[in-house]
Amino acid sequence: IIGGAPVSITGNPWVVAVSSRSLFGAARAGQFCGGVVVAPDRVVTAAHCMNEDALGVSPAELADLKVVAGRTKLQAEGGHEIEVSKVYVNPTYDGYTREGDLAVLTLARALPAENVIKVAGPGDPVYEPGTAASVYGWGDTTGYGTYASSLRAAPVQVLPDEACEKAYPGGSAGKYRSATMLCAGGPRGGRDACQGDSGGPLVAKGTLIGLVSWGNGCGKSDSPGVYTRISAFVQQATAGR
Ligand code: 4AZ
Repeated sequence: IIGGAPVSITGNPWVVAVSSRSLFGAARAGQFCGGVVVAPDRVVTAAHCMNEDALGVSPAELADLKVVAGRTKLQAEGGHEIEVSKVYVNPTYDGYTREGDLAVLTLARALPAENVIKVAGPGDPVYEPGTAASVYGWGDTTGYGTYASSLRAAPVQVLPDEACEKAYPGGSAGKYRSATMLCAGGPRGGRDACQGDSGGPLVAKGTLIGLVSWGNGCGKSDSPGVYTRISAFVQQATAGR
């Protein structure tokens, strides 16, 4: 998270760390992506956080995954470390364009209902450009590989689709598609998600509106953050199959 500040998990209990038992040892609790609780036993994250090839997630990879909930500081005790019993990668996810960047993890054990966030649906009001939102994660705080040990959030705003269409017309930096992606950032950059925040939540008015997906670098003024537009995938996100 670029341009953010520390926050407690207590006020934001739907944010989770998507972690690997083998990565990073005990440090960071193995955290490599973010996620968000959309039902007591369902977490959504980015497809690109999971194995992207057509074989999907192997049994060994599944056994290696865990979700850490209820913990502000990754190295601390407390909260819940929960096994993942199933991984569903959105079948329309395109690893090249990153369109449809969503996966659903089924938890081996349900979390309390208080951890569940409301998810924006296709029938909900449109989140107009200028809507205040927050992005959460334990990822890079500098753009140079300095990871946060404690949860952070940055205030961003929903940006006009044109801002991302202009920044990402196609080619090496990627192509923005407004039907399935959402554009957000600071008014002049400076506030953004970064590496390690992928799959984590973009929240406006207490509602999940996006998942951290991609961008050109982090916090650059002409390169807003691109998010999976959750309202385009809400049925998959909450059913997970
Ligand atoms: C990444 O590497 C990444 N600024 C995630 C989000 C953004 C950039 C990079 C958005 O996972």
